[in-house]
Amino acid sequence: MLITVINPNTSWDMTGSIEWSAQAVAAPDTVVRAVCPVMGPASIESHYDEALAVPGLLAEIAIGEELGADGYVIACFGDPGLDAARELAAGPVVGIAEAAMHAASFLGRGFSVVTTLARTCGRAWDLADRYGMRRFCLGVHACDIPVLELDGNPAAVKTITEACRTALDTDGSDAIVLGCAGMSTLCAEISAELGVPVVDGVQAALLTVQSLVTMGLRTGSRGEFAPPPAKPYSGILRDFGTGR
Ligand code: 5HY
Repeated sequence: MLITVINPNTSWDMTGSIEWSAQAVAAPDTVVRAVCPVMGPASIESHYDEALAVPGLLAEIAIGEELGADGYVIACFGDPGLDAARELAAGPVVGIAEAAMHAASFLGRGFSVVTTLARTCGRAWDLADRYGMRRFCLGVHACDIPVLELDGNPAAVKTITEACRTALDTDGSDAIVLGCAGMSTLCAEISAELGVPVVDGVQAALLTVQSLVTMGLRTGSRGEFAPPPAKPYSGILRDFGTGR
């Protein structure tokens, strides 16, 4: 099977670490194609960034459909464009926040989320609500490191680890969800240091999509997630017109 893993920001380095994490757990017959858009924000740290990342994300979904992708991961903790992607894709689409929270809910009474900037904590709470995970999500914490300062930053690992330690103590949680795709490669090290499960949303989402495809399952397209109604688009979004 072919799973397209989309980093919705335009940072190639981060896309590479996401690809590494996804490939580490993919089945031998699963091809992982990690991509990022050619247009959009270098990182997603605000509602504005998230809104303007979605067109590039959807363009990558359209390319994936042309390539016959069997499923998709949206590799950004805000799960941007998830519903729109589900209208376009023939196969299942899973966001890393959605997958990580569900995986963490199997690991104890509750989990804590540790994400990047404090301003993105509200989004994590909103997603916990949306996914029915509020009873398991015992806290959302920020390490206050910008997304693009995570890669290749030894000090970042220590800061994130201490934020996780504080979260566990404050929330009384059993597991950690790292709230950024850019933290994907840090999970094992932080888990070993703290002695608790640390969930990597990239791997959780990849394995969820792989399982759904293996079961022959896809998004139901009878109603809300049917393909979008055909209509013209104009201006710089002209090429996004559907039903052309
Ligand atoms: C992410 N931003 O996973 C989110 C993390 C965040 O560019 N990739 C990004 O801070 O919401």
